[in-house]
Amino acid sequence: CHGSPVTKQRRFPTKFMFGAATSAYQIEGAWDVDGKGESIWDRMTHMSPGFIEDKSNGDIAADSYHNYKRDVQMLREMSLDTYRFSISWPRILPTGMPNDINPAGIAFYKNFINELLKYKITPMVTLYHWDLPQKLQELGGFANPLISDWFADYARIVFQNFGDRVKHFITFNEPRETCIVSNMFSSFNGSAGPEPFNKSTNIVNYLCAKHLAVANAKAYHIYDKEFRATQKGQCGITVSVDWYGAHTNSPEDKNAAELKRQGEWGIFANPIFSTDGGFPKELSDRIAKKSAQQGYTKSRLPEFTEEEKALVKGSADFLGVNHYTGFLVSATVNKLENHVPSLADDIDVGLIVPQEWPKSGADWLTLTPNSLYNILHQLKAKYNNPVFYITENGWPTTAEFNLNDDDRITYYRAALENVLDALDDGVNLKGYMAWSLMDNFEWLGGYTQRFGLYYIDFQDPARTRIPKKSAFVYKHIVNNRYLDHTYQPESMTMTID
Ligand code: GBH
Repeated sequence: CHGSPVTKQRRFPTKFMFGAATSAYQIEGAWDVDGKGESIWDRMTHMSPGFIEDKSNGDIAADSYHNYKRDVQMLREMSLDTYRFSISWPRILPTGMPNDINPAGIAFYKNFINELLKYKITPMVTLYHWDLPQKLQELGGFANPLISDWFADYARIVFQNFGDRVKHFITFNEPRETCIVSNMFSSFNGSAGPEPFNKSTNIVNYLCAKHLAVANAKAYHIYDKEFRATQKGQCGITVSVDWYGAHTNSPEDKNAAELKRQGEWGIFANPIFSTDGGFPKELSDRIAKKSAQQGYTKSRLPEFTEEEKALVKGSADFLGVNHYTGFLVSATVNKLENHVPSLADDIDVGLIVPQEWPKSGADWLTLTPNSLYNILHQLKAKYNNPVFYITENGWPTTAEFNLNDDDRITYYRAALENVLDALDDGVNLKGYMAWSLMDNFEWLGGYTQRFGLYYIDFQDPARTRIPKKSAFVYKHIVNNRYLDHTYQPESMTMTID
């Protein structure tokens, strides 16, 4: 077949799900249309545009609120069978609370889901991808333990309205980014965040970690008790998992890498997926010790009560994994200079990115050899091989117009080789979602970083979507179920097969 050098042709299983992912704030636009409430991202970008690299916002974004049929057409063009997108909480509940349901918001998502189902595309729905209703932020957001009840009420409304047609729910996208990187991302609880969200100290990050775990558990048990029997779907959570390898073979570096893993994703995955439940032991001991040294009367990491621990343990049907890149971890090199109490200070390790790892259009992301395989291997061992989905994986380029995105193609091929390796290894991986279906609002990066398989000119009022070369390559892989590293599209014209 085209003189492919592939000798042993490994295939993706017929039932393996291939899709693409997006999130509401990054694509929808229509930020105040048809009764939608304000989110923390609406407030932050309007109030503090200086925090965004190009001072832009998601007011219009890819305007998917009005272009959703075109989005579905793109999925069909690439022969994808799954679409992971998120629901905007304030579009459904403008104040965040269940007393005030916005019928236009419900109608929008119903029409959109129906459009997917019409073409047999499986919707995978994230309930929270960082656009918290501003009204809930004003009540303390994720620092307030009541967030778990607010979220549970919202989740019930989502299940009630869409669960007849949606069989894959994801409660939270990336608790780490919501809680720990929150000063910049999705809950604005941190001390370094934009006004007016910068009131609290780093203690709040750990409160968030606990409250979010309980919120996930409450939503999960609602699904389990009230909906599973009739709707017969699954409810999971997505955690961001970058790869952390030891810089050298020294026991100190190996331990530093393990500690980094615990602080990065163990803190969120362990309470749900481990046999014992609760936060990772080594990490919580360390935080307790540091807190005592700092003069606190208890650990800054709030432990779960036994009851909470039991509620949280097992509260996900699958582990969604967002994976982009990796780092080497050192016990001695590149350590923090600033010792303000924080997770970073509690862990206190250094990160190294070798020169030879290819650089992307974003500072934090390199092509790290075998990183996707390595994390799946680690997660399988640690959590007894739960059902996995790769819910995000992708490569950023700069805003410059360039449809020949060969670096993105190289990245996707390397990642999908890793998927095949993981499947060979018996990893219980059921699907792969590329980030992203199209260029979109990249949070603090604004429109300067592009992850799309389709290009968008954000000056163009029509927000025309144009396939990049990577879209054709992905389609070829999905249609043929194997990786042909030499494939080149014959033309840049898309058709629906
Ligand atoms: C995902 O987060 C998100 O789920 C998705 O919405 C996003 O578009 C996608 O990644 C691509 O970024 O600016 O140097 O401080 C991935 C985890 C955590 C990666 C924060 C970028 C910021 C690094 N992200 N990190 S920096």
